[in-house]
Amino acid sequence: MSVGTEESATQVLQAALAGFSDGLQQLRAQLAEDKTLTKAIFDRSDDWADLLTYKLAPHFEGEGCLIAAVTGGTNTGKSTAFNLLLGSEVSPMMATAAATRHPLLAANAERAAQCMEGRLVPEFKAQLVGDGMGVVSEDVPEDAMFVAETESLPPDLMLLDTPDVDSIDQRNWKVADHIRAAGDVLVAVLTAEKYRDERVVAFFKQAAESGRVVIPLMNKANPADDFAVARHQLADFCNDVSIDSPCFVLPHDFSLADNLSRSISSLDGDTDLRAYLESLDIPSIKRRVYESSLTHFVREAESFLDGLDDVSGALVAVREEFYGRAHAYAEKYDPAPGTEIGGLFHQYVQERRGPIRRAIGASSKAVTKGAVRIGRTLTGALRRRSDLEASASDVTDKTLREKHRQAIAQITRDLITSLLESLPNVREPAGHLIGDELQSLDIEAVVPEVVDDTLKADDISEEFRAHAKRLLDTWWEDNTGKRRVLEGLDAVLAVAPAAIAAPFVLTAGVGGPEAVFLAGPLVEQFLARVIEYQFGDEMFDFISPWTTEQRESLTNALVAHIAAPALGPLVEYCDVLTGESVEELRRWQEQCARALATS
Ligand SMILES: Nc1nc2c(ncn2[C@@H]2O[C@H](COP(=O)(O)OP(=O)(O)OP(=O)(O)O)[C@@H](O)[C@H]2O)c(=O)[nH]1
Ligand SMILES: [Mg+2]
Repeated sequence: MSVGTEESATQVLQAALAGFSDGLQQLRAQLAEDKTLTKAIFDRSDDWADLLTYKLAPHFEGEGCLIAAVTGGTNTGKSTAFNLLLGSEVSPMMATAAATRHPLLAANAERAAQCMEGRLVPEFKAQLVGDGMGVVSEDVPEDAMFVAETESLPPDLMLLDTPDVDSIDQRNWKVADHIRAAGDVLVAVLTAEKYRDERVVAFFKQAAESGRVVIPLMNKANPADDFAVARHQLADFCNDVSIDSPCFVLPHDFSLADNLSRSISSLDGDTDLRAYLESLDIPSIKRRVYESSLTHFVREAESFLDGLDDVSGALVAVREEFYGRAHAYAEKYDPAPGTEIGGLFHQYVQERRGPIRRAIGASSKAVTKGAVRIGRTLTGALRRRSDLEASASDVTDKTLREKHRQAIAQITRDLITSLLESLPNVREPAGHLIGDELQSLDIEAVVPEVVDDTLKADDISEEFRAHAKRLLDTWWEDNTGKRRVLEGLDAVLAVAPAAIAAPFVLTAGVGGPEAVFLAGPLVEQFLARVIEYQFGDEMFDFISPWTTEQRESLTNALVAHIAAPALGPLVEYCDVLTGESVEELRRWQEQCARALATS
């Protein structure tokens, strides 16, 4: 791989990490108001989210510089070992347990300055060490870290003295986690009492698993038989933590604190700890820690997104159930068409008359009146066809509308009852989000709103007009004979006199007895019946989209006035969880995974 592509691969990864980090923060903010939901989604995310914020994103800042943290149980001699590594008392050493309360970082001037800017150990808020007593003070904020500038360290090594990792105080566990994350190398300061302590072992085991170098140092060791006991204990520790590292010993020595210039030698006596730290292959350790962090992050981020999908799926399921129910209840609505619908037939026939006959028709008020009556009669036929009304012909548009109002009102009430009955069955994290508004719903106010909203769409829509035209056009083309009857009859209606009606009707193929009606007041009804007869079964196709439209309009009203309010803020959170910001998180995560796979 060339330097150029390597650089750009790093940049892609950095952008993906930064993108994920920002997206995560944004999502947190969007869900912040709801504690239950936040917990359901972000529970157990602290660990890897911290990794992202503190280790992966700022990784490139600290490249080329190793952080060796001196860690271990309470009062094991961490501060003493730390000072020995520096050759002077930088950190207070105390006989009291849990004396060191805050991390203390020693670095050369340049690195110390970077730390003060929060760039190298961003887990903690850096401040200068001063007289050193802040390190052991209880009155300093938990996330404080002290920085001591020392020229005794090279630019590629920083040392970190730390509070114990086995504190009984749960607040300190987070600090311990941060220290483990911040360190590339962990010097495990052990004693005969602590080396098998469950919490201590677990701490270092996890550190080793995450690519960090763990170096055991047995303190207060008995030098008898060439540290035979310590050797044994160190072997146990290495086995427990699954590491294979050189081990170091510090003999029990009461004058230790007064003689900080002495070295910490390895068990085999070949090297001392400070020299060993300086000899480590920094780039390879950095890379291992980084890749391990990245692997952990990519895996955890994926399972985070899976968990988020589960929550989002549960919320969406509730939403769909409620919307679906509004739809199912709206399906029970069986509206009957008004006069206008029936009128469409006649209007269509009229529009297809020749220019002369059209002129006659347009000038005749009687024709217009006739069209309305034909429409009404045809409407009756439509109702019969769609089985909506037993005796439809005597139903007026006004009574029809009232019937519709009642039907919609009943459906609305039934839906409210059914949703109220379901509320107790909705489980968390959806449960607490819904129901408040439904329970306090003013039913008497809402029912007329649903009715009005639905009936507003009672007029014939452009879509339905277009559908009617398409259907009639097809029919018109396919049924030349039948359509002539209609054309002819319609022209007869326009001109009306019985005398000229008969030949038209007869040539158009309608039998003589029917022509008799044409002279009388039943002429429109007769024409309507003929249209109905000619148009035949297609009448049902004609009406069904209109029925669908009416039901859709009721569904929309039920969703807007009942289902959506019943769902309360759930709908909003569904939008967040299925929205662009989550999609983006997924894309960043995939990009990180790809970068990891190719690294
Ligand atoms: N005799 C003897 N005393 C030691 C040795 N190492 C540390 N001590 C003493 O043990 C006490 C605790 O040492 P620290 O270095 O402060 O221990 P620590 O692990 O930093 O303790 P905390 O910060 O409180 O967790 C001090 O009084 C040290 O002088 C040793 O090898 N021999
Ligand atoms: Mg200490």
